[in-house]
Amino acid sequence: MDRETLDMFRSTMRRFVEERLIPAEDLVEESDCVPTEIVERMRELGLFGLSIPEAYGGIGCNMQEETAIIRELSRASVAFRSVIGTTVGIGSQGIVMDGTEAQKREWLPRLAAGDAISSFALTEPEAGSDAASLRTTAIREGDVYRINGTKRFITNAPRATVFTLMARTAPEVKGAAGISAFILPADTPGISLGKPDRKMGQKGSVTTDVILEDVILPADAIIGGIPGKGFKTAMKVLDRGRLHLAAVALGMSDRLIDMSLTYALGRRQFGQPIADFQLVQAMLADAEVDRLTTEALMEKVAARFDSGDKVSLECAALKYHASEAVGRIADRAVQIHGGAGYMAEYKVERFYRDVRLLRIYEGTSQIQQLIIARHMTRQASA
Ligand code: COS
Repeated sequence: MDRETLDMFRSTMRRFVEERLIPAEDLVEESDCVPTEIVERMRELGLFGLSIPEAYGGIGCNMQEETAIIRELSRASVAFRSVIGTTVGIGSQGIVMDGTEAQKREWLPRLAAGDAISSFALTEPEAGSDAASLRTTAIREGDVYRINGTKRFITNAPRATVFTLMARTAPEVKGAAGISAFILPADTPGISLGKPDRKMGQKGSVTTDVILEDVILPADAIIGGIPGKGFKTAMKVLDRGRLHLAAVALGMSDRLIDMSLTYALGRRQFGQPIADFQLVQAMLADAEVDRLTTEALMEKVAARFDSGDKVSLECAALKYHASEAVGRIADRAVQIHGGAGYMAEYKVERFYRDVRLLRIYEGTSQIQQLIIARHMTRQASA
């Protein structure tokens, strides 16, 4: 995408956010649902196809472009980004990265058009951070696999047309090597969903359990066609997802800082705007430092990702920093707003609850620390 096209796309997004999404935020919060006309407009804008290569009908953004667009989108309530999030990211990218040509041709055009929604099914009741311990089994019976297990907290499960499902094809093999990634159409018999989870925040984004009982899939539903590679596919998808999430954190940071500045300049105490008080200025300045450091690291990691460098450590560091930073920014935003910051109508308390998940999903801060330190110690002892 040339600079001019990207700038136009960004300003279209900015207008969409200002004119359509921000005014609908209260409705989304109250109804716990994104209105269908907004989903339809997102489809028309091509947002479901952001990351799908042009050859398969998508826009084919690289990570520098995708993060720029996602940052704009994430200035509005995170529920909107969540509608497209799994299709753009973790739900589709296993097929893009490791799928066979036939799998790409079957699924990517539909995903790019937003006619199919994808979702990523890795986490289980007993396998969260320790993803390689997952218990869902996929047992080979002739030309098919029989799948049994339960997946937990699966984002967009009720909207999904297709899941990228991680299951154990070699139950006798402990850990990562026994895991395969499957393309599982959501209308396959034997799939049922739990009740929508009731969450601390992120209203309008849906997660449920996905229960798999004697689900039968053809053997060629394995991504790439070779069993035992699914954990690596999942990890590669998550590296990329962590970069995408930094853009989400940055968009939320932009909004929180805007809200904090507007409030601090307008709110008067002791005869002057509170923005004139140095202790408030310190909070604003610290928020800006957190935003600038996330931005600088994100742009650097996205450029290296696009050039084909191996950046697992950097993606973990970025996700860790961006999610912790937006947590601090949200906390300061509440503090700058004082009593108003605790009240729903000012919206900062909503952002404060919404950002909390960023330090947890797609790998907790502690898992990111572990990944960073592992890479460092391995490099040092190599
Ligand atoms: N890219 C490619 N391959 C990777 C990889 C990556 N980023 N990370 C790990 N692998 C490979 C390893 O090279 C190893 O392969 P070999 O055995 O051939 O060397 C294999 O995958 C297993 O890796 P590892 O031994 O590091 O696995 P562990 O079980 O020790 O732990 C962590 C891996 C903790 C990093 C992983 O389980 C993780 O990311 N957990 C968090 C899961 C998560 O984010 N869940 C969020 C829910 S999904 S929205």
